[in-house]
Amino acid sequence: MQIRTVATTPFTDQKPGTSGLRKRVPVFQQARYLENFVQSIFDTIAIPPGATLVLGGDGRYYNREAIQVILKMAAANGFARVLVGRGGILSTPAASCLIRKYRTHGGIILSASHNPGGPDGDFGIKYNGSNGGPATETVTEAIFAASKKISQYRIADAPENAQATELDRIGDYKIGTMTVSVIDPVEAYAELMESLFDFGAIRSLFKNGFRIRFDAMHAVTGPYAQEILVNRLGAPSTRYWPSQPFAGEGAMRPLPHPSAPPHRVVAAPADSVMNAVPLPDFGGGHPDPNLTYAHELVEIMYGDDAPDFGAASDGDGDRNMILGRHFFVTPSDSLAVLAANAHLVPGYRQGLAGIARSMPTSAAADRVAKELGIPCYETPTGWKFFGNLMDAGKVTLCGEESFGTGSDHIREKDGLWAVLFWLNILAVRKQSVETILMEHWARFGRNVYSRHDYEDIPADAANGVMKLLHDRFESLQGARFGQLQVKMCDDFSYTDPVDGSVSTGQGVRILFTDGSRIVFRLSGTGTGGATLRIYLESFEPDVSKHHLDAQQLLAPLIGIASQISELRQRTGREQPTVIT
Ligand code: VG1
Ligand code: CO
Repeated sequence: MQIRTVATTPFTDQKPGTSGLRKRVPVFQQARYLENFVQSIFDTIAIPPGATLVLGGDGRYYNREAIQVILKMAAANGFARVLVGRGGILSTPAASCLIRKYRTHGGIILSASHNPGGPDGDFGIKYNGSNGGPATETVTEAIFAASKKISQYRIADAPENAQATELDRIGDYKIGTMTVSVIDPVEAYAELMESLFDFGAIRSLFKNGFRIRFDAMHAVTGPYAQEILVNRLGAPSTRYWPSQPFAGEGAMRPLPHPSAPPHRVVAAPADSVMNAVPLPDFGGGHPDPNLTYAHELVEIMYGDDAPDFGAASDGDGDRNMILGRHFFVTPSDSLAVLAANAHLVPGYRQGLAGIARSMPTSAAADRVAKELGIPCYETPTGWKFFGNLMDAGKVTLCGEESFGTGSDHIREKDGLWAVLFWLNILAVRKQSVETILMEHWARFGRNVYSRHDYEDIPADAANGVMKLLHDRFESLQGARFGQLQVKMCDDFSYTDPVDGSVSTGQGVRILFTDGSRIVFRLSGTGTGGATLRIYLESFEPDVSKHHLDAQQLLAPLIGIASQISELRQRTGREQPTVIT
């Protein structure tokens, strides 16, 4: 194997955001751009002799090209082995699962997650450490520092065409002395799910006519959902998928199978899994499972003859949206419901060590933690802040309001895991999603919650709003707005209880005396302009109001948020882009 050392000069913009480095595809296609960042990762993580790397992505545009480059760079930088998902595919939770199962020296995941894909869409790359979780801020800062002074990268010469073929076949091949092991992207993950949940109970649920609709949004979870929900759990499907769905683009299409059991062919008026074929541009959609971008599913779940349960996941499979018939479960409530019902699920029957939620996530889970007598931690936004707490055994369940839920079974949020957790609860409780929520609120009270996103606004306007809010901290103190009075405001900062690291500037909080709050934050995952997120929360103990719409209940807070941020004047926007 010929190893080349290629001279390069730094790019100045390779600072990872909330979850890895995300840029438009053409930015990543610039000569040396990907190579510089990958070399900066390898220069930071000190690769020990004999080390293995996990590698895979969500299949979006540029995934295959990037995989080839990274394999050759891994060989040149001293990795002994790379475990790569067939076709270069791994969901984010599956990658985390593999890093832990095979105790590798971390992994590289190629994804811009919920951001759109395609030639003009977004691409992304992130490094996960040997615990399977996103690199901590300390590591991402070191990678950024390395990217600013990089002068060369190392890459092996290997014939591209031969390798591209190898990538679609399960088995080992070599690049120089490094072994590339092409593995099934679904198997280890599916096994882990079977070890946590009562598959027998869920199977009976489907056998008794329970109907589900899972929207994979033409992203990575299609084959995972098909294998787990349809093949292993017997959810109705009119289509049969080959057991090797990733054997190249053509073979990714579902095939009719002559020996498929009759119920899979005729009984279902529609498939349990929709938009199941992963596409490099997600079929032109925005693979973000929320009420706006997953509208196809939302229409089905609010339509006549809606299924009993609906769910969707995002580009890389770590997010989840949960719906009942004519009913939406906020992610914050979902975390609380999972916590309150964890004792019904085999993998969590022994109890929870604690719960963690990101700061903007509602306090619904805190109420459950209190009743269970376990601690509840409040972290900044981004899954990387949960890793230390899970590694230290302080928490079992974690969640974010942004459709992220997970546990210490891996170190990433996990979309299908959340779906299976819900199915397990539904199989045991035999009630509707709506009834489960109504009973939950009757017991704990309802944390009424919503997030308003203003996407793609000029960066200057967004920064202006944040500065204005900071400047108003003093005058807002004690201020009255109708019934509400401000108790305090600050910019959230967090001291990690495990390693003592401090993260500042994590979001402006305006807390009211009655427990309501408004949070303002700028997104750290976007690639164009700025996205301002406004998080709104109030507490409603009165059962007679629990069925009311969140927007209606939060109207006073929405008004205050608009008034104090001067949002309309500064951005010209009348309405949020997305309301969840
Ligand atoms: C968003 C969410 C955050 C999540 C992150 C990555 O970040 O708010 O909760 O962890 O996306 O999710 P931001 O900085 O845009 O608010 V994923 O599924 O895109 O990796
Ligand atoms: Co994601």
